[in-house]
Amino acid sequence: MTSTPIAPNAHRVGYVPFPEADAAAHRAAGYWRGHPLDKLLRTAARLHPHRPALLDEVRAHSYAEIDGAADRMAHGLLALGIAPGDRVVVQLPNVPEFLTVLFGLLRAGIIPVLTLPAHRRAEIEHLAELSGAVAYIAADRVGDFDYRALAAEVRAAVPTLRHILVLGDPGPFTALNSVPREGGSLPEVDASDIALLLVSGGTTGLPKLIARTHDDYAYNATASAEICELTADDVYLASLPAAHNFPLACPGILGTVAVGGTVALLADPSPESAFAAIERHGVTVTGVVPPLAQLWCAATEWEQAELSSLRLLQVGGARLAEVNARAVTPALGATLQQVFGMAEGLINYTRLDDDPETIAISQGRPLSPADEVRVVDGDGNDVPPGAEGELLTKGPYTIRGYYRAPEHNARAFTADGYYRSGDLVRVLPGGHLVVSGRIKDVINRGGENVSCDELEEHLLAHPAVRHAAAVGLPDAALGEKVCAVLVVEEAMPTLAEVKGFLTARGLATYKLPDVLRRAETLPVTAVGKIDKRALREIHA
Ligand code: OOB
Repeated sequence: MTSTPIAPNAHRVGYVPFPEADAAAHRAAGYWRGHPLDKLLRTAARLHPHRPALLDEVRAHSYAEIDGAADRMAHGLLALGIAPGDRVVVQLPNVPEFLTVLFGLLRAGIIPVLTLPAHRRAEIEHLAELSGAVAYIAADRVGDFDYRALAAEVRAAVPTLRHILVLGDPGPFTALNSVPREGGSLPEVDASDIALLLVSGGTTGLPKLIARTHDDYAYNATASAEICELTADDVYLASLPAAHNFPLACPGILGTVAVGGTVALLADPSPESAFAAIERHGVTVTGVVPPLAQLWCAATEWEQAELSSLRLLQVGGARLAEVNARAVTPALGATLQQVFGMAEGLINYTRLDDDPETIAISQGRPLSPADEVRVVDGDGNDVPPGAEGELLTKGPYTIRGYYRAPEHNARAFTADGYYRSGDLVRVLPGGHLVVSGRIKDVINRGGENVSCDELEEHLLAHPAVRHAAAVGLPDAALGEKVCAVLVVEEAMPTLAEVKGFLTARGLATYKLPDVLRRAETLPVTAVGKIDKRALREIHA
């Protein structure tokens, strides 16, 4: 193998930084503290080394223990030859190693690409390639899926990948637990630099990478912790995949670490296992997507569990129907907090002391006094107060551009730096937002965003398919289900056939169609684009 010259700033190629004047303002206002993200853990470990940082199914891990494990991971990764600024794809379930790997990478100045366990070849390959990743860290298997097989495929396709580190039985690869080691000094990390890369829900085509800095992400987590009134006595249960922005930093795992609280990790968010975890660990706060909230509420009818420790149930990721919002506190006893956030930045929360009506009908108001929110019509003009329009936003923790996506950025951001969220909202007099829909073409399937463009591309690759359109149809359990409308040459493939075809192409399970419909033609708009609204009406 030929060695490539070390390019210390290669990771910043294709990164869109905050303009210097805005960065200075965020520092002056105290939002950006100039501390590397891993300092959250370091500080907690100094202040209360013996407090439990992490609870898993087996035992408690103290702050000192996690802090030490993160140090050893950092030294081990550097010793392998992974350098500060390098990107590493991380695909781990909710296990303690998620935390030691994350903090180990942050400490070494290595940039994690935080993918979800449900991602498959199409996504992992794309993200590894786009980020130029040098390593991939995954579990051996989860359920009946073997990530080592995925690793082999990804390594064959992405030449930059030099290391495959596996948690558990490594097969032909390197065991993650053989990596940690003692070491001397760790690199200086610049807090204004990229800390980690989140994966977008995907609005068009394949998922995008979202570069979050140490400064902005630390602010996201600590300011969120403050709004949720988290203290060292709280036990936060990560029931959603830890690599997602919501359980990671809103306030989630990082916000809990920031206050020296305890994180409980859950691999399976079913009511049986979640309720048992809440009872066993005395969980005080957790976050779920709306379908799970609904399921948990219903399950209180048949599950005998002591849930009185739970003081706050956060629900976000997709619109929570008002009727379901009203059911939360009576069923679970906890205060409801609606959370409307995005990996790109802006997070809205209902406040703990908002009146119950506002909590039931709104998706919260911005986290930061410095968040700027505009609501605009199709021509980009501000709508009158209270009217519906697209949410545009910028602020101290909202990106100014996707990572390595200049063409898409020209459309997704305004010239003066606002992110076009694609979400349709209206603003209530008190500043709370009500989300009414999306202009961007994604299906929100139980909180997972399915990109229509991406799914359509894969559908079109099927030999029988001439035209394909993906639309979301209303679904009582999921919010939206994935409907693929196909115009076919001859025989219509069955749903099972189409799912098999897409799975073989490496598409994640949650993106597979739930229903298939045949059409003679697809309706189009005046300029010839497929008219999704009409399609939805036809097939609903
Ligand atoms: C969260 O982040 P992403 O990046 O997976 O998805 C963002 C999109 C938003 O643009 C919006 O379309 C939708 O998901 N969404 C909601 C919502 N929360 C997110 N739509 C309606 N009501 C809500 N409460 O999903 C996310 C990130 C941080 C915290 C919470 C959720």
